[in-house]
Amino acid sequence: MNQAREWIREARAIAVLTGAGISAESGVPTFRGPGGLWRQYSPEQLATPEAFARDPRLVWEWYDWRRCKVAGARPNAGHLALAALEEAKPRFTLITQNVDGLHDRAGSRSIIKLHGDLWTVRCTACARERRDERVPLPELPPRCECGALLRPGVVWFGEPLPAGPWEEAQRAVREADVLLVVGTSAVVYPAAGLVPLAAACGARVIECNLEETPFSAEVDKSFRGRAGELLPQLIAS
Ligand code: BJW
Ligand code: ZN
Repeated sequence: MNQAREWIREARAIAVLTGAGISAESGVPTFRGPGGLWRQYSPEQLATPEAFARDPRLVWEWYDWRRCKVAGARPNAGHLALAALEEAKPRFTLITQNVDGLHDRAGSRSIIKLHGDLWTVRCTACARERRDERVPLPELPPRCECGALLRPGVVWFGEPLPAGPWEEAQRAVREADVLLVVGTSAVVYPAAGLVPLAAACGARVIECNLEETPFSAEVDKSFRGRAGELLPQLIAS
């Protein structure tokens, strides 16, 4: 722990990659592992354009349930520790796969959202996009003024990540002295590819996760534990 703390203290540029595990202590369910199934469905069965085309109401019921969970949740000590680290480091980039907005609510500012935003809706016909924070939504599936279906403003399997944020994330990782990887199973690509990219570009990679991931054996330090407990310890100077 001391060694990792020192790497963070000495780093000039820091990048952080977060996943659903950082929000687990706020009561937001993760995608995989215990509690990862909604009804009997896995995320691979629901977070796809094909699932939405087949049964938009079912997919929206899942999102509406998650939006309700997140609306009742608060950022935890892990989110807050990252917001505090940003205050201390002039070159800091938070790259998140999460769509829940808890990093924003914790006070983080330099956030790259790779998989979109739970609170954005987009028209499937006229592509109009807007924020909608109502929970629960009054009508499922919700519709645009033009009459077509609205979809969540997130990235589903088989869809490309938003080009600008993805470019920026890669740049931040290439330039980082330290990459902190927090609460992600690191099985979903291209986001997971940021971990080997950082290592190849010379960054120290520090992982915080309750369980092992495919990268645990390769990174410079891998800590087993809760993000809300590990991050405040790692970041304390
Ligand atoms: C704790 C904890 C605590 C718990 N403290 N830790 C290369 C190889 C293989 C496959 C592919 C590849 N490249 C692309 C693919 C296909 C696919 C993919 O990766 N599939 C794999 C599953 C095999 N990828 C895609 O399709 C991507 N698009 C793409 O590649 O497009 C190419 C293209 C180009 C041009 C034109 C067209 C296409 C898109 C991926 C989108 C992923 N979307 C989702 C849903 C987002 C919206 C929503 O939220 O509904 O993103 S799926 C879901 O998984 C979500 C997450 O962001 C993502 C990652 O999950 P995450 O965050 O890691 O969560 P979990 O649950 O998996 O893990 C939680 C972890 O926390 C665990 O490890 C716990 O131990 C830990 N934990 N409590 C610390 N307290
Ligand atoms: Zn429309």
